[in-house]
Amino acid sequence: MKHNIKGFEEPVYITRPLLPNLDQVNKKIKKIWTSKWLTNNGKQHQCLENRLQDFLKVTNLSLFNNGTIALLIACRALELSGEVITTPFSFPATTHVLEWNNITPVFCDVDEQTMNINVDKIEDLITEKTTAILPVHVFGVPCDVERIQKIADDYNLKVIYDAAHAFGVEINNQGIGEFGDASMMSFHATKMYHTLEGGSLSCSDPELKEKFDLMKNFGIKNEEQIVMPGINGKMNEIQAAIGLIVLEHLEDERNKRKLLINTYKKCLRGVKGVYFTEEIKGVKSNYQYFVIRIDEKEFGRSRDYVYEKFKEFNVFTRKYFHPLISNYSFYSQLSSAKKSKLPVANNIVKKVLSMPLYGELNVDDINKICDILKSFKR
Ligand code: T4K
Repeated sequence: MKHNIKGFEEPVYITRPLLPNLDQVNKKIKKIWTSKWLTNNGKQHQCLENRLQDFLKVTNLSLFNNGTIALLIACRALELSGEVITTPFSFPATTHVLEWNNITPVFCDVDEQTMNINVDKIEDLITEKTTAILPVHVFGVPCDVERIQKIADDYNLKVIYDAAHAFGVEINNQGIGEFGDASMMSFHATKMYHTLEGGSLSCSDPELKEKFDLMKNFGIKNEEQIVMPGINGKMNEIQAAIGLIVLEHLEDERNKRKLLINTYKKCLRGVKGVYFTEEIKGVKSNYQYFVIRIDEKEFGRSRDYVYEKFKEFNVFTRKYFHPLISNYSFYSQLSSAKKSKLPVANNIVKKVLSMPLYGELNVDDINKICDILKSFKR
């Protein structure tokens, strides 16, 4: 088997966007054209905000033009300053929003299993300058929200979740966006649920939602009153319309991905040196990512070897989240960024590989990807 697997004819990417039927999209766009209302809290926007509030089981939701601006605004609206404790194992945006708010990021090591912030390590990092914790539900796996809240309550800190990966995830039937003071989700094209680009903030406090809405619209309350120095973070009508249509197809996509993940697991269970996380009891998963970890000693090949070698078969995996944020040149001088302080994060970042996962793929494709992977083993 080792040498006769043929590569894919068409490239297989880490993801492909959920693209609804173009006629359905055109119909909606035609309506927007007729209305001549393209942005600034239009009908599509209002409708999507309400739909997502219900769908995500959150009390208040604000839409944004992307997840990064949403997170930036959340930090500002909650008046964070000084130091914020966060994870180095994430997409750059998580830490950049702190820097853009003149806040010093304080990196906390991650948990070996979940790859989320290690709650046991948070308290040691709290100083008199700490104002908040900014954890990430990495690959949609929930953080230990209860313990994080307990620490925040004990030290009077805010909690903002980067839930960019966690659209539709529930913990014991509660929407994941309901935890913390605010929660950001990303609706980027690479996400299972998307609005081309887009994002949201959810929160339980209605006054905070009002603040988010003002901040994303230049602080304009009405034609006479500009009540704060806001910015432009608005989602437009085309984005919102796409979001409404994609929402209709989401359950189907989720089911397809679930089947593909189960296929991956069936094929890879027992392969020495290849590890993946199992589903967690009480958690409704969104099946957005399938991530493996490669133990070089046991597999006989490194993660980087596998990543490169896959390309010869037209398979494009991703090394999310390499490089580690704490190792970027402009953050590495921070005392919390020292490699010796983040041993787990620095170790897993060499092992993790995100595998192709999207509804257009079928079970045979996944079996083939697994066979290719197994053929690399030494
Ligand atoms: N926090 C976290 C934890 C995040 O993961 C993200 C974003 C954010 C915050 C910020 O949220 P946003 O401001 O983006 O809403 C992608 C996305 O650009 C990024 O949104 C996402 N996380 C991250 C995990 O993935 P890249 O650099 O991997 O994207 P790119 O362009 O290399 O695309 C990956 C693959 O997807 C391509 O090889 C093919 C496919 N693709 C991509 C695009 C853009 C398509 O098929 N069609 C497309 O239009 O970052």
